[in-house]
Amino acid sequence: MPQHDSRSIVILTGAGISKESGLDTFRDADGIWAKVRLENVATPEAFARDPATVHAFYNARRRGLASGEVAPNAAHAALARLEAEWPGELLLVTQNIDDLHERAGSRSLLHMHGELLKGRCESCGTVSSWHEDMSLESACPGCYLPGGMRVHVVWFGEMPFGMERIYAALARCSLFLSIGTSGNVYPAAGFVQEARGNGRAHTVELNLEPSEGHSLFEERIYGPATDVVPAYVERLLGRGG
Ligand code: BJW
Repeated sequence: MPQHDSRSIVILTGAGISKESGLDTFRDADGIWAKVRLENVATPEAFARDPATVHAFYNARRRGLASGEVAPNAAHAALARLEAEWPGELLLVTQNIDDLHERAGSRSLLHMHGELLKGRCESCGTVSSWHEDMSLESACPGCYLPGGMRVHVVWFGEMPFGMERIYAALARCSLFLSIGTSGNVYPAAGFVQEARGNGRAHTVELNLEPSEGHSLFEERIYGPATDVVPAYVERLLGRGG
């Protein structure tokens, strides 16, 4: 347990936090990349080559997210509670495109890899809320033109969202938590080094198993997110900030 005053917290979450809510991770044996090739669905080149396949991939995931079976779990709820009760600054950066953190009540939240429930028009740049299937025929609610809509997510080779805000928060944080991410994808995988680089951040990994960069974390706690995250939040809040 950190003994220092950790009032400014940055939390990074990945697909593992939503696994027990019924959403697949990417790189586990039963994960998304075991079923589809990322080169065919998660790059701008794939979308240019075969937009129908890319739309179908995200339409299926959007429908899954809307199904009654998917709901925030105890880990999402614990992070929302932490934000509500923590006396200092807290920024929750998620790589996830689901809306489970919002549904659990998190508000200080940044979706660095975008949001499944938003669409973006490549013609006029309008970003809009999007809950239906998307296709080449979909019209933009801003410019009304069809043919330019894409899901508002970050594919390989594209710049993640909010990087300036994230690096600024990492530079001043005193506690960095990484939850449910394999540490395979940059720039998120480099956040632990950024936080360490500020000279005072305590770094903690909470995951099912050691991630790629596990040795970079000072504290490591392994187990299902619904067990380890509520327990860690309880300890943080119990300490009285
Ligand atoms: C549980 C659990 C339970 C399971 N409880 N835990 C060499 C060096 C540096 C960079 C690069 C490089 N070569 C290429 C790059 C760039 C590239 C990259 O990183 N490639 C790597 C493959 C090497 N990155 C990019 O292109 C990014 N853009 C970029 O770099 O721009 C330039 C730039 C540079 C510097 C600063 C700023 C910008 C964009 C990356 C976009 C990633 N997009 C995706 C798809 C998004 C949309 C979608 O969802 O479809 O994002 S890929 C996919 O991976 C998705 C995820 O957000 C991301 C991370 O995955 P995550 O969340 O870690 O999931 P998993 O499955 O990998 O891990 C789950 C973990 O949970 C596991 O550890 C389990 O054990 C655990 N777990 N059950 C707790 N119950």
